[in-house]
Amino acid sequence: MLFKFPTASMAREDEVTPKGLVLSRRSLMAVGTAAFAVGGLSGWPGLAQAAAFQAPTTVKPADGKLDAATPMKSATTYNNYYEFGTGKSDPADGASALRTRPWEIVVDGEVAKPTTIGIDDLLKFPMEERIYRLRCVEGWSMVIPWIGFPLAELLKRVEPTGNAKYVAFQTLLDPERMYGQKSWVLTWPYVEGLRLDEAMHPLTLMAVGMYGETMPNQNGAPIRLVVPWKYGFKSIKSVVKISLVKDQPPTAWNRSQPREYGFYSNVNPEVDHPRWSQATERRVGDFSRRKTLMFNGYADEVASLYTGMDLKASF
Ligand SMILES: Nc1nc2c(c(=O)[nH]1)N[C@H]1C(S)=C(S)[C@@H](COP(=O)(O)O)O[C@H]1N2
Ligand SMILES: [Mo]
Repeated sequence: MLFKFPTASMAREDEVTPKGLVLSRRSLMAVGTAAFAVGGLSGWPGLAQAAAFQAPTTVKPADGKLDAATPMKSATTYNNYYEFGTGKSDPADGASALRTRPWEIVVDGEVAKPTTIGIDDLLKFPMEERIYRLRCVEGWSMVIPWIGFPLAELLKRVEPTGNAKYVAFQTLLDPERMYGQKSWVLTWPYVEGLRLDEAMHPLTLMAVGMYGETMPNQNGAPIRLVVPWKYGFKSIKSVVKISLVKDQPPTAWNRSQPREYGFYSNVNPEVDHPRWSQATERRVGDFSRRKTLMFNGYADEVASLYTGMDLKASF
């Protein structure tokens, strides 16, 4: 097993990524060596198919308090993925229908070098492990060890032009397999967006795995966005298209409930949802609630992106 994540013992809040994004070259070497010594790439079912796949870099923050990661069982059975139904256990039941090969992502729009890139080529990007909190707008959160690469690495390759101000993302449209797309609960395909500087931020990840394994379908296989300082719905799953655009793009939840979900959707305990408080959250597996942190605890890294903005108006 290349990188088996020891769930409760190793996954502590002091290893939740950022606080400077310290890349540990040493653990990259250690992980890489162990992988080749113990069993090559065989521990990574899907990832192993990419010949040039590189061992993940362990990213460790400098400080923080103890806090267990969410058990993988919870993170893969308590999901929001409306393409497979609105119940929390629906995605775990239904997402096995999702076909993740062949899979391509179109990257187009305001770029010098538009491209269509296959998932197996994306898997050749240098991978990192990032342990992030994910805070759902519904009031629950998880701590998840993702495997992926910064979105910026992909965007740099297509060379955004000066007209690129936002990035628009799109999920696969496949109503036969994604039977939830036959319902009117959202407008399909699911779409999301970021400002270009948010998309280029080093915390913004394209994730292809979690807990040391290939991404489970219900979590957004084969590749999904993870934006840790925003409410979970910004982290769009099973992405097939990334467009660099001039104007602020539509987003699925804003389109459906504009009064309740804004474009920014930064985690903000001071801005309540119209129907409930956002001051606290329940970490999945915990009994009691804890205070929600500004920007989901990533304020040191991202607050400067919003200098001068009224975060109540731009919610
Ligand atoms: N395509 C798509 N992406 C999606 C969703 C969805 O319904 N469809 N749900 C979002 C919401 S509301 C949350 S909280 C997270 C949940 O991610 P997880 O199931 O991996 O924890 O995915 C987000 N990405
Ligand atoms: Mo969510």
